[in-house]
Amino acid sequence: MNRPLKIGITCYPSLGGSGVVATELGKLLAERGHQIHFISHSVPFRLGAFQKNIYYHEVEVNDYYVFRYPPYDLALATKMAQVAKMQQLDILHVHYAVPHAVCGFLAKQMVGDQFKLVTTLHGTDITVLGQDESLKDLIKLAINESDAVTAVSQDLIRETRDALDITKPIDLTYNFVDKRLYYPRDSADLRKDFASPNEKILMHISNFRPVKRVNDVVDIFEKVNKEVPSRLLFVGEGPELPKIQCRIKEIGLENRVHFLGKQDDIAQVISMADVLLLPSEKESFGLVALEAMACGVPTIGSQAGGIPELIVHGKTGYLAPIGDTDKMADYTIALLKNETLLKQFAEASIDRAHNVFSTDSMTDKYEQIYYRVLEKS
Ligand code: GMT
Repeated sequence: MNRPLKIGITCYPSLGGSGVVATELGKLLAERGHQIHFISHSVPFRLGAFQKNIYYHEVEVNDYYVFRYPPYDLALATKMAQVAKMQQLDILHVHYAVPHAVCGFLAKQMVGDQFKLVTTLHGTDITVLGQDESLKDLIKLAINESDAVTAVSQDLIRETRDALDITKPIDLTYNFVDKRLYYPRDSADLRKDFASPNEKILMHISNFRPVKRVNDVVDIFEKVNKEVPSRLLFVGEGPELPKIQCRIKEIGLENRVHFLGKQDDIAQVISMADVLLLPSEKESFGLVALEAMACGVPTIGSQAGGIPELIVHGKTGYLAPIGDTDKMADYTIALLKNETLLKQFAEASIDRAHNVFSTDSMTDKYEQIYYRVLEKS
């Protein structure tokens, strides 16, 4: 049996899928007896109740008057080095390249080869920031200097190689879902607040950034609603939200569309839906679609990025080219009008989410990577 490890984890604690994956992974590793040290500016929002083997180290930034911008990145790198030394970390696992992988690299310069640096790429750190000339070379350096690099889909591995001309091996570590939390919840009572028994519920959950193409969600719903009595539920917040709220009013759909804002208990919320809409422009994986699958909710979306690796077209959802909202609406109508098919898709979704993207298999994979890089020293 391999020895328990001391693992530092840095992620964005308050936003997005990368922080969710990092925090859930930390909790699972702690359950397996590893000692986990989160290093960040605030407590990761998914950390929840006190758990054995989990520690949190806060990064404090000096906002001295000469600074135009407080140097969070430098304070983080220093804190990583301090924690690595004090706690004798074996591994520092950073999620999202900017600035975390760069800070991890700097920490290693301070501490030496005492710990191994593992970087997980999540998507926009490559597909958006990796294209930015002000960051590109630094991201490339951090990737090349990491002891292991993982990415959350084959598509993201390909994009990383193409965009940054990376030749080193990149491990595939799909997002995962905990079936103890993500399963179809009883939602009959909650549904009553939004839809009558003959109406279907379509849902979109995101951070409402331009890459999510939230306008496409509205286009799809407009078409579907003409054929199938239905409601649209939006969950989350972000920059595109006010524009979408105005558009919904303009087209007179305000009585059929509901804005739920940010929600914590996503499994409970998703369980109300009949289908999830994910027409993204870029999506390295699509964690929300996996969470929906695990709750028995098929996804209709675009073929962007890693979505086709997650959703099996014609079995656990339907995919169409980015922007083809007519096709996405047709698929949605066909599925919502056929109860037998909808049930088959729901069952296939649960089965795929729980078996192919299970916490056990992905935690095993990350552990194997940690022991592999440690063996090399
Ligand atoms: O979707 C977002 O904009 C948030 C972003 C993040 O960095 O937290 O999500 C990215 O990482 C998730 C976890 O690995 C993936 O499931 C999302 O597909 C990915 N988002 C994009 O590629 C746009």
